[in-house]
Amino acid sequence: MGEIFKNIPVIPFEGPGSSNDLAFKFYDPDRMILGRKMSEHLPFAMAWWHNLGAAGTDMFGRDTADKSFGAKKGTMEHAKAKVDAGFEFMKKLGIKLFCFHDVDLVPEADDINETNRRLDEISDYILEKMKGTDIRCLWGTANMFSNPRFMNGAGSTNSADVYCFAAAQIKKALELTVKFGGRGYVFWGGREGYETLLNTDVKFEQENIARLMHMAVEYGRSIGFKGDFYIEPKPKEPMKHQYDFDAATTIGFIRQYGLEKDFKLNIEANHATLAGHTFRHDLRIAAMNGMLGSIDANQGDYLLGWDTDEFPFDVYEATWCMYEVIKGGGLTGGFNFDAKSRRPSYTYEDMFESYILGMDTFALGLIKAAAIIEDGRIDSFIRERYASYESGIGKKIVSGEADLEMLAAHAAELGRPELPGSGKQEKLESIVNQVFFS
Ligand code: XUL
Ligand code: CO
Repeated sequence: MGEIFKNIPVIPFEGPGSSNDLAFKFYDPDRMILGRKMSEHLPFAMAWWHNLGAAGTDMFGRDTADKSFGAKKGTMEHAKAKVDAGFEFMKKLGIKLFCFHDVDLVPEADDINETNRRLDEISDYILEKMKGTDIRCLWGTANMFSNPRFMNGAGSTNSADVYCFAAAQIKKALELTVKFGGRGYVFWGGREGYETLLNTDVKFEQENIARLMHMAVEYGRSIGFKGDFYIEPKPKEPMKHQYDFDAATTIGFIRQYGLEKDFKLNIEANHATLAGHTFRHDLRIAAMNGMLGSIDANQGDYLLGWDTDEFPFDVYEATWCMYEVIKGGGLTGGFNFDAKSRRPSYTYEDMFESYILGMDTFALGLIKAAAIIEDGRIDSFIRERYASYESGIGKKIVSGEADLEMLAAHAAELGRPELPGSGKQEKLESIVNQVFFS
């Protein structure tokens, strides 16, 4: 197969002054930030499904983009053409990782035995492509939400037979992930939730999901999978209520069912905002629980109530993400662009320009987060704000020496406390703008 993206060169870094659309303005892989290369801070990944699959179909209209890559869709030739396109795309952008669902790789057959045979064939082809490159797999997953059999869920289905198909797909997707040397394995609970309690036993469904996850861990470890398992929270869509609502809920589930040794979270920006949180909030909750594993880098639209999966553009949001990642000690996973170009952005150039936008936005986020950390005023304000716990009665509270009577006696002695000190939000926001624009 010859070159697919013929008019698109390897994307160079040209700096902020460049007017070349097909060049990075901020993502400079070898630039050192806080003692590490930008490329080490930002292990970017390509999402097989959006980049090589999604061609613009929505509820109101068909494809606008041609992603046949010269082959007939729905054939193994097309599956291979997608591999060729994907590797050329990643090489041209300097992306070293990819993420996939089983059925992103091949057209799904009616019989799972045939689907698995196709997966064996395509994974040999992908492995061959990987040789001689430094492109690796970030994570794999099984699509347990598109096929009609999963209409009532996968791990949460009412049908034991369907549950076995979920197990079979997880088994195969784990084998593929190991074959590709993947760092992680994702569970996104697409239809793990419910529409109405009139027909649903929530406790039973959640226990069954946990059983499936335990089986996945046991099998994964038995075939040499050493990476992390991730759950990707999302509050709704496609289901009305999804069990992995947000980071906090999902951490509760992981601990409730004894999965914390093997599981971390894959936090997606647009899912956090659908849950009514900021992206940063869910990252913080994951990080402070030692469960910040990987990130699906995208952004939503605050005016729309669904998962728009846009390429990251908002530099403030990317900055807070990178601030949380740096403070949280980095990721075991990477930054997967679970994002799609807008429907009218249907050309090959748009595919590249979308990734250039996303990568430059995160590079800017990294630069600005490092600048905020190096400036130090925000961090020292936060430290100072809790200084009353460093001595006296505060120290006793933190060390565990205090009891309720001691604290009540302290309050009685004071009669009335000083006000706790200004939160200084506006001053701090001004500092952020100053760091951003000076
Ligand atoms: C759906 C979503 C998925 C997961 C993987 O909203 O984010 O693509 O990332 O199944
Ligand atoms: Co995602």
